[in-house]
Amino acid sequence: MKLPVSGRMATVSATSFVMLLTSGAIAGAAPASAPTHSVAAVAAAPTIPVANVKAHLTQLQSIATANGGNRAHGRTGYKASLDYVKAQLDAVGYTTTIQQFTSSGRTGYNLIADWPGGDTGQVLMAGSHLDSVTSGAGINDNGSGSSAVLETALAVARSDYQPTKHLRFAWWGAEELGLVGSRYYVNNLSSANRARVSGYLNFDMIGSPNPGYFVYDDDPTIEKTFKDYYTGLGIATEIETEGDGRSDHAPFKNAGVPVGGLFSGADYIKTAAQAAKWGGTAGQAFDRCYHSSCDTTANINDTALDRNANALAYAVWTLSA
Ligand code: DTR
Ligand code: ZN
Ligand code: ZN
Repeated sequence: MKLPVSGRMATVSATSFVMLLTSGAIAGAAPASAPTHSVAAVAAAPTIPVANVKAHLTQLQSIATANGGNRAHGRTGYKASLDYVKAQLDAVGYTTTIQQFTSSGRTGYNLIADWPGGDTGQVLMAGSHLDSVTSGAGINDNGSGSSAVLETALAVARSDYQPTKHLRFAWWGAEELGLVGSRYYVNNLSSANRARVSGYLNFDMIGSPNPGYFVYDDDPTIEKTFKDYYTGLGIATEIETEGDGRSDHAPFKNAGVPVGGLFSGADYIKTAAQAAKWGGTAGQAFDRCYHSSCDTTANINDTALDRNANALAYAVWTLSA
């Protein structure tokens, strides 16, 4: 178990290394006769430029506008969204795969992007659903997660990060129809390949306009990684309890894969106590445009998006080292 660096240190450029002295705390510690400490180098995650994440949101908004106002499963706006994300990743050296499935009589697609290298016996995954509901562009739900995962994947390429574990990123189709794409992916993994997934990190609504800072309370190591990042920023988090089983981490959890993730809130109401620690407006929904036509690029809190995108990168770097 590597001692985490503080959140702020994690924004040091990716080329710098944080040398951690551990007292044999790493699993499989050396025998007693060996030195009492070992050195583990944990590369620090680069800062994720929120402007880049917002640029992806602008692209997704344009795609929705040009395709009947949505990016929903089985519509042209979804496939155009997938093609946009895939093109970005192909351009920087990812091995991308489109997985096709059918749901409600329409063709759906997952996009899987593998970063070459790392131990394919230990695959760290990060993912988000790319589809919207039919009523709108789905910029917070879930362009926010999709764009932050994309920009983190691009940051891996920019820094040519070569972690111990193999990195795989995923954009799921038909989540809004019932976690269809992610379930299809997990169900079609062989048991051997499923066992190779060391963890799955899910990001579904991470830029809500009246944001909360919620951490999934599933795998304790993943949960602690996210909480340590926010502790480094001096921001208190809460456990995300409303979303159990409601997003794409559920099929992975049901298959025994350690999961975790971040969430900034949906149609639930922010309390006075939450507004006191996080700011924003008490008595108002975290995202009052949830599943509505007003879920556009105007429906994003840049600070929440920035913080969550950087927490995402911190967790990917920390958990893949
Ligand atoms: N993002 C929502 C699913 C979701 C995840 N966590 C929560 C908590 C409360 C309501 C909804 C959700 C969606 O894709 O619809
Ligand atoms: Zn939704
Ligand atoms: Zn969602």
